[in-house]
Amino acid sequence: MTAAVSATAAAGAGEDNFWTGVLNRRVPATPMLAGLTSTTDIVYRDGFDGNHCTANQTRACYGGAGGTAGVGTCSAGTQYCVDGQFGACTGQLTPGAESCNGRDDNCDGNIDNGLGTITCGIGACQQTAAACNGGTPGTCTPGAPSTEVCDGIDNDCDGAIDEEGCSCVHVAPTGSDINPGTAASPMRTINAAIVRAATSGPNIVCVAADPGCFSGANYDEAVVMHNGVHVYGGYQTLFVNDWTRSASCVSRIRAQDALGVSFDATIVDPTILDGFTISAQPAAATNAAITVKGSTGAVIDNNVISGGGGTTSYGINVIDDAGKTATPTITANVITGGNGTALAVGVRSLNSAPVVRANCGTLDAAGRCTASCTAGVRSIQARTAAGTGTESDGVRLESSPGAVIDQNAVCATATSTADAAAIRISGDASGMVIRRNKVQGNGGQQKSVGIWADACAGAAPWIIDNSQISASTGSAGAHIEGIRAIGNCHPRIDSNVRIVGNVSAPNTVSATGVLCGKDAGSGVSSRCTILGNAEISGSAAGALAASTGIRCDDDACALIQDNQLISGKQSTNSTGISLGNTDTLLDANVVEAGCASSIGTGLLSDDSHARVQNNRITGVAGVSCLSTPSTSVAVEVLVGNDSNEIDLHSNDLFAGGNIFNSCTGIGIAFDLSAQAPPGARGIVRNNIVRSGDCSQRFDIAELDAAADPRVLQNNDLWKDSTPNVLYRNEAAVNLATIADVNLLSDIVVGANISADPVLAVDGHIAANSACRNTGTSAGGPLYDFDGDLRPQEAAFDIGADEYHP
Ligand SMILES: [Ca+2]
Ligand SMILES: [Ca+2]
Ligand SMILES: [Ca+2]
Ligand SMILES: [Ca+2]
Repeated sequence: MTAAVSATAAAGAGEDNFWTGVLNRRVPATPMLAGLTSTTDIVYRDGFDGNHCTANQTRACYGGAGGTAGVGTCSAGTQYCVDGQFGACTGQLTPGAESCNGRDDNCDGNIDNGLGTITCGIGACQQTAAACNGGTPGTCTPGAPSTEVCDGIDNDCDGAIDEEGCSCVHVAPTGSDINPGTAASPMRTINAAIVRAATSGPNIVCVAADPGCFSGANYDEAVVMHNGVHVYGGYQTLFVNDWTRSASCVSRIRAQDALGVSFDATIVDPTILDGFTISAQPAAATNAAITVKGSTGAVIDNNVISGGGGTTSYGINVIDDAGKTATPTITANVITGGNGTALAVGVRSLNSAPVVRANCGTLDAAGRCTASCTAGVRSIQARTAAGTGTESDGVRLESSPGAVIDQNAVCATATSTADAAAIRISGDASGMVIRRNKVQGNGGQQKSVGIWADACAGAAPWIIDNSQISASTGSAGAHIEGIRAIGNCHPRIDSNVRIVGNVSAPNTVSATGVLCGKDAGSGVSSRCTILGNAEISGSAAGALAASTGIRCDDDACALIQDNQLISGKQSTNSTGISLGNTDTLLDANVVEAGCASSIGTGLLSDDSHARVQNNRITGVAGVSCLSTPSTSVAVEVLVGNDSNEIDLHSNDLFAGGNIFNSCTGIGIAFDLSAQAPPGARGIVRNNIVRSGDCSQRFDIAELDAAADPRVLQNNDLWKDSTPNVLYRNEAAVNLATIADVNLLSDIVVGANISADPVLAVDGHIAANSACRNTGTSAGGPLYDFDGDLRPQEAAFDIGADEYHP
């Protein structure tokens, strides 16, 4: 026995009750297991020698760095004794990336630290605020604009400095490059004006449209920007010395080479390109309307930017110059990626760190983009012509640590023959932030994804406070996800308003809100964290075969916590959360299957060793759902042929179902995974279980004689209506009384009750609830659904809520 376990025992605790001391997730309290300062004290893993144990013996396990157990959210897990051997570690939480949740996720002793700032507004209106305030995303209010004056400042906050009535080198289609560049005697080409501005000043080039601003003026040039020379388009020249700017006046740059407008590495001071319509050279094999190569000063604002055709087309291509990182600012543009046959991308970044902000038509009061990608409205889109190429990405970030994508409408848009993503991430993504966007992945005939992250060097890109992350497709056979993270990439999916797999289309095969999966090549899984999101849904519409709110493949998903609604929502088989062989800590979420026309499952565990605590989980969601399921299950546990055990503790597990429909409702169902297990598997304690509204009702059912829970203690198997079976044993015998349940001889049973929990509409138990003080302390969580300490009184309560006297 280790020092750690001894410490627990010395505290007078019974079996595996260190959960009460170690699951220190809401306050930086003194850890109960003060002895856990080194991993060598307590690390046990599968296959560790000396794993022999006796029945009901448990021990702590922890795989995080030494000194982190018991700090912040980090806590040891439990190894249960299964068939004489300690099993997999269940319920441990090791250091993760810091998220905005009022907790210390990286277990360095500081809550919500290192989360940086947010910026809003441009020019003189720009403001900066903390990115996280008291566990919720920070807000930022821009300053008020004033009249533009010639002072080197963007006073009216339109992105251009001294663009009205200040001195500049003038360019017009009626001009000549031998002219002085005055208003009355303008030059003809942008490049010649840039050279003159750089040589003799002033440092601004003003570029006219056609005189009356009817059809616009064309500038067929390979424009090369110069350090510190701002270039502004959109001036009208109907009257001599007019030179006022208007949004309806079009100065059009038509690229003459593959780069388009070029910012190179010599551009290190702010250098603004503002107010143009810019198109790539259509025929170049690889083309861009604008190329930023190694520049740290490029500012691309208020333009209409279009990629070309060829093989690979970019609206804006941001790349390094021999390792020199480009850091452009890209704001308030309408960007489309063109129609490259292999790839079309709105904004592409390679080995660079662009700040892409406010390319959006409408922001809400919190500063989130709420506008969709509409033609001519500020946004970032990939492909513009349907069926013209293989892949489309709105924003494509390749090895671009530190990239910021903030307040944008980002879409994939027109149909690709293979894949489409609004935002696609690969390579190093450390420090990357995807914030306050409306993200719509659409149009892939194989995969359509809102945010798609492949291996990203083990980074945890922060996906926070987005108004919507969704996918859709009109292509039959497509598989779509709101967020897809595969392999060595571990995003923090934090405080987003809405994440939905299939937002609109009817032809999709399957849809998933968030998929965290394993990369088959490396064998590495995404240890994503999914925290505090308002809604995560599989499919909001359509007649799909399957929809799932969150899917965690083997070894994926470290933590799913405090999400306000996770739902499969609508399909033939709808599932709230689906877990493979993994150890996810699932805490304080509201989970439901949603609507299902065949099988609705709140939580599906296929050979997981997850710790599931303080959740409210429902099958098909009640009478408001018009679907007619055949089966509605809150939790389905598929037991595998190994030592894995799910640990269901202190949850409200309601079968749901439809009172108008002939169906089978089950609170907790035990069945077999691929092969029968060698023995009973699974711990079920302190749960309120309801058999739902179907015509056949079971609180708990063994659907196969070989699928038994190992421990069943202190649960309330609520019988609030008839017919109701409290426990179906060995897939054959229905037990109708709690006395019979507590006499089950092949599993560890005890102290189960069957009584009305007296739940309020908000899920809290009343003072006279039979669940008050009737739970077990064994394995009990430290906090309840609301964050109240457990126990509040002499003993633990049953269910997700601890009664607050
Ligand atoms: Ca911290
Ligand atoms: Ca935190
Ligand atoms: Ca201005
Ligand atoms: Ca000014």
